[in-house]
Amino acid sequence: MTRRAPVDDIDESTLEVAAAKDHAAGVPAVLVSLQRAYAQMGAVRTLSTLTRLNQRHGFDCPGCAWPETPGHRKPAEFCENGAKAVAEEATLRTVTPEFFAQHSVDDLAGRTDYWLGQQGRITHPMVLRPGGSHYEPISWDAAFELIADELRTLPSPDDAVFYTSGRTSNEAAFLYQLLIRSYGTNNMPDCSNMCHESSGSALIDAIGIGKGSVSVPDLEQADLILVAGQNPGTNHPRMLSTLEKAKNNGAKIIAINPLPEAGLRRFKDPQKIHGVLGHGVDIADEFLQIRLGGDMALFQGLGRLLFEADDAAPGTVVDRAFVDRYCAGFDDYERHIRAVDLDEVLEATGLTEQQLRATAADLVASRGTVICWAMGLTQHTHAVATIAEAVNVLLVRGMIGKPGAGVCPVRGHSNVQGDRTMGIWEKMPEWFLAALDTEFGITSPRRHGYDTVDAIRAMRDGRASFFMAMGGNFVSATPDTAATEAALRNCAFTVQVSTKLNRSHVVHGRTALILPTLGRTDLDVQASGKQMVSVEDSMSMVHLSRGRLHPVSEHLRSEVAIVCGLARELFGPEHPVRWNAFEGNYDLIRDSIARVVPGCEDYNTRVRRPDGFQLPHPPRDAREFTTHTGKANFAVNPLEWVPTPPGRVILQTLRSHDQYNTTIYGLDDRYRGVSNGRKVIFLHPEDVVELGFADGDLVDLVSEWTAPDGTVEERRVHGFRIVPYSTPRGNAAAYYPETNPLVPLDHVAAKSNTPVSKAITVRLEKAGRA
Ligand SMILES: Nc1nc2c(c(=O)[nH]1)N[C@H]1C(S)=C(S)[C@@H](COP(=O)(O)OP(=O)(O)OC[C@H]3O[C@@H](n4cnc5c(=O)[nH]c(N)nc54)[C@H](O)[C@@H]3O)O[C@H]1N2
Ligand SMILES: Nc1nc2c(c(=O)[nH]1)N[C@H]1C(S)=C(S)[C@@H](COP(=O)(O)OP(=O)(O)OC[C@H]3O[C@@H](n4cnc5c(=O)[nH]c(N)nc54)[C@H](O)[C@@H]3O)O[C@H]1N2
Ligand SMILES: [Mo]
Repeated sequence: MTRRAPVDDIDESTLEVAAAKDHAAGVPAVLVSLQRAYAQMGAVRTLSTLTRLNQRHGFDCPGCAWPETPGHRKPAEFCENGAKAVAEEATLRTVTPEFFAQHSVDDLAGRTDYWLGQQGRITHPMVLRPGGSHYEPISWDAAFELIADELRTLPSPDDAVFYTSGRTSNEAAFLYQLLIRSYGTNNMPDCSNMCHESSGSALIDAIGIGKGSVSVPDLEQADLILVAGQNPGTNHPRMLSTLEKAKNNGAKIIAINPLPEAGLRRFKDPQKIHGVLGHGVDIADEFLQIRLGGDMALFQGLGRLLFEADDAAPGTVVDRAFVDRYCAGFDDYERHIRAVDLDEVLEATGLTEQQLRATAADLVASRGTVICWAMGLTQHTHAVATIAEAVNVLLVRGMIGKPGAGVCPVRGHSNVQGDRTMGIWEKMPEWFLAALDTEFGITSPRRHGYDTVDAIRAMRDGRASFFMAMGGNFVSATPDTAATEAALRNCAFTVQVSTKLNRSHVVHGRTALILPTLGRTDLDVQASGKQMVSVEDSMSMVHLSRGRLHPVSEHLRSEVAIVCGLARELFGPEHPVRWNAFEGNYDLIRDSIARVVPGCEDYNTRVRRPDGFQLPHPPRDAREFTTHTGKANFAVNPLEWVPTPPGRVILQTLRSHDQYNTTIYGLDDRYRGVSNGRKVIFLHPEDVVELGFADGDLVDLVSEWTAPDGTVEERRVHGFRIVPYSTPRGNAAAYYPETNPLVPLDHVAAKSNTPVSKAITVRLEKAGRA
C-alpha cells in the first residue's frame, strides 16, 4: 500500500448494492482505516499519527465528541472513522497556488464536495478579486487589511455574520467570540444550530443546563440504555466499546431507530481478539423500528404506561420523593399524559402494543436508565418537545442526578460543546457578557444575533453582506442549497478559514478569501514555543490536545493566530485586549478563560492533569436545577407526529459510513451495502412497488412543502437509485449533503430553529436526467 493520487470525480453509474451488514467494526474496519491512511499519508506518517490519537500526550481525535474512558486509554484509542478523519487532515496532498492557477472557480464549482476534499490541504492564503476567474495568492498582512477595511465600512456591525464549525479549539473559539463582540455583533451562527440546538433548548428549560448529565462510568453502570435516533457504529464508533462494557455489566440496550443500523445490532471490537475472530457482541437487546418523527409519541405513550404501572402497584413506579423535592409541573404533566391516546401512539410510532408495554416494563424495572440520542431526535419540527418528553419519562422515575442514570445527547463535532462553553452563541446570557466586559474592558453588544437560518435569511435579503467562517462548509451543510447559494453570492465579502477545499470556497461573495489553517494534528509553534489547545467532549470533560505533525506548508497559521492577526489590524494597537500576547502564548488565553467562564477556575493547572477535568453540571453534581422555577420542569406538549401523505414518502437525510458531514471520505457505505456511489434512496420494498417503481430505478426526488403563507413549494434533486431496504412503510432515507436542496429554509424546529433534515415530504418521479 502506498500513497495515491486523488481519484477522479464520482461516477454514479458504477454504484453497486449488496445486502446490508448485521455487524459493525471487525477486521474490515482495521483494514479500511489503514488503507485510507496509507493512501493519504504514506507509511511513516500513518504510524506516527495513528499511535498519537487520543493519547494523553497526543491530539484529540477530530472525529466525534465521544469521550475517552478516564484512566483507561488503550494503546490505540481509535476507530475506523477516527482514522479516516485523521487521514483526511494529515494528508500529504496539497492544494497550492499552482493548483488554483490551473483550476478556475467555475471549473472547481463543477466538482463534487468529494473531489474538492480529495485534493488535499490548502497551503497559501488566497484571494478571489471582484470579477476574477481564479483565486490568487495573497500575503497574510494584505488579507487581514482587506478584511479589516471591509468590516470598517459596513453600515453596522450587524451586517457581518461570523460562523463557527465545531472543530475550533476552546482557545480559538474564546478569542474569536471576543473579536466578534469587540467588533460589535452577536451574529454567531454555528453548526450546533443545525445539530444539537434542540437538545440545548429542551434541556435548559427542563433541567437548567443544555448539556448531558452522564459520564462514561454512568453508562457502564446503567441497567437500561435507550439509544434513540443515533447511529453510533458509523458516527460514534468508540461508543460501541462503552455499550459493550455496559452489556457485560448487565445493562439492557434498546435501539430506537427506523433503520436496523449495523452498529446497533452487533459489534466486533477490532481491538479485542474475540472481536476479530468471534461472533462479536450483540449490542441491542430490543430494536424498536420506529417511524420517522414518532419518538414524541413513544415517550408520551411510555409516560402513560408508567402511570398505569404505578396505579397497579402504587408508589413503586413514580419516584414521589424525587418529584416532590426536585420537580415542578408534575400534576399538569400527569393529567395530560394520562389522557394520551395509545392507539394514536401506535399509529405514530408504527410499533406494536406489545413493544410499547415491554419497553415500559423495562423502564419500571430499571434502577438506572440513560437515554442517548442524536440527530434522529433533534432535526424534526417537534424536536424540542420530543426531547422534553424523553426527559419527562426520566424525571418520573427520578433518573437524573444519580449514578448510572441521566440524559446523554451525543454531540457531533469534536469540540462543538466546548465552543458553546467559550461563548460561541448568538444569544449568550448576560452573566457571560458582563464577565467578558469586566475582563477585557470592552462593551459587548446585548442584542441577540443571527443563528444559521436567520443568517441565511439576512444575507438573502441584503441585511448582511459580510460572511466569515471559522471552519466548516456552510454552503453544503445548510438547508435549501439554492437559497443558501444565492444568499452567499449576494454578499460583498466572504472569508473561509479552512484546512481543505470545499464548496463554500466556490460559492462566494464578490471578494472571497481562503485562509489556510493548522488542524488538530499539526504542530503549533508560537513566540513562546510549542502550543497546546483544549477541547470539551460530549460529557463535559476538558482536556488538552497537542498536534505533532509537521505542517504541510510554512504558510499555515493557527486559528488563534488568524484571529489575533485580524484583530490587531481591525482594532489597532490601542485596543484593550492583548492580542499579541495571546497569540504568542496560549496559557495567557487560558488565564482569561479561567476568569470569564464559570467552572474553568485554575484552567491552566487543571487542564494539564492526565485526564483533564470535568466542568460542573448542577443537576448531575447536586440535583440543583437552575431553571426559572428553580426545579426540574415537567413539560406539557400536544402530541405531534409525521403521517405520510398518500403517494409520498417521508425522507430522512443522514450520513453514510464513508463521510464526515460534508467531507466525503469515500463512496462505500459498507454497513448498508452500498459501494461506489452515493445517490441512493432507501425505501421499504412494498413502497417501491406501490409507488410504481422497481429495485434499481433512477428517480428524481421532489420535496413538497406548504409555506406558512399557504404557497406550495417544490424542490428537486436528480437521478437517485432506488434501494429496497428495511425501513418503516412510508419512510425513506438518503444521504446528506446531496439532499440538502430538498430542505426548505423555513422548515425548522419550533424554538430551536434547527432545519428539519429528518422529515421531508417527497414525491418520486422517473428520473429526468442522471
Ligand atoms: N464518521 C462520522 N462521524 C461523525 C459524523 C460524520 O459525518 N461521520 N458527524 C458528526 C456529527 S456533526 C454529528 S451531529 C453526529 C451525527 O450522528 P447521528 O445522529 O448518528 O447521524 P445521522 O447519520 O444523521 O443519523 C441519524 C440516525 O437517527 C436515525 N433517525 C432518523 N430519524 C429518526 C427519527 O425520527 N427517530 C429515531 N428514533 N431515529 C431516527 C437514523 O436512522 C440514523 O440512524 O456524528 C458525528 N460523528
Ligand atoms: N440535510 C442535512 N443537513 C445537515 C445535517 C443532516 O443530518 N442532514 N447535519 C447537520 C449537522 S449535525 C452539522 S454539525 C452540520 C455540519 O456543518 P459544518 O461543520 O459546517 O460542516 P463540515 O462538513 O463538518 O465542515 C468541513 C470543513 O471544515 C474544514 N475544517 C476541517 N477541520 C478544520 C479545522 O481544524 N479548522 C478549520 N478552520 N477548518 C477545518 C474543512 O475545510 C472542511 O471542508 O451539517 C448539518 N447539515
Ligand atoms: Mo452535528
